Amino acid sequence: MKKIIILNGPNLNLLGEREKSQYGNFTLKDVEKTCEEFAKKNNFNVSFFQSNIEGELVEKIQESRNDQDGLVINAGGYTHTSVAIHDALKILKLPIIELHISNIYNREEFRHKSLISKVANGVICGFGANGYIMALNAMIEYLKK
Ligand code: CA2
Repeated sequence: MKKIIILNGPNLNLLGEREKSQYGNFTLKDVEKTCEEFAKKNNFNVSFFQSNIEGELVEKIQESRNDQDGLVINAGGYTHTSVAIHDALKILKLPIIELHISNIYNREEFRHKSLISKVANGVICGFGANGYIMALNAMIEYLKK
């Protein structure tokens, strides 16, 4: 069974607790459950990892080299700043989908730049929680080919 990992960066553990008007009222657990059900229906294995720590995300990306077939990442605020995450993703020889809950292009100027986009196969942003399923579906279709 092919394996997809969904990585979430800083503060995304707080989904559903605060800033509901920006990020919705679903929790990360809700997202994980929905993704697990979707993956199962499609005969794919999905796993999740969230960290507020840049180095832990880098390590998980490095580990994915050996045991994953595809990677979806919402790097949170690190999207706009992290050369280390960019570099770790660049080394990876797996398909990568960048994901954002909000539309980063209709928000503050500092969110318009993504260091992840340069190394991602595709980007999904602005569709709220549904973006996770959209990204997972896109990865599944990509891996079926
Ligand atoms: O829209 C997205 O998914 C973001 O990656 C979310 C990041 C933000 O820095 C990016 O520009 C866009 C922030 C995640 C913060 O999540 C929170 C969730 C609940 C309460 C507070 C923050």
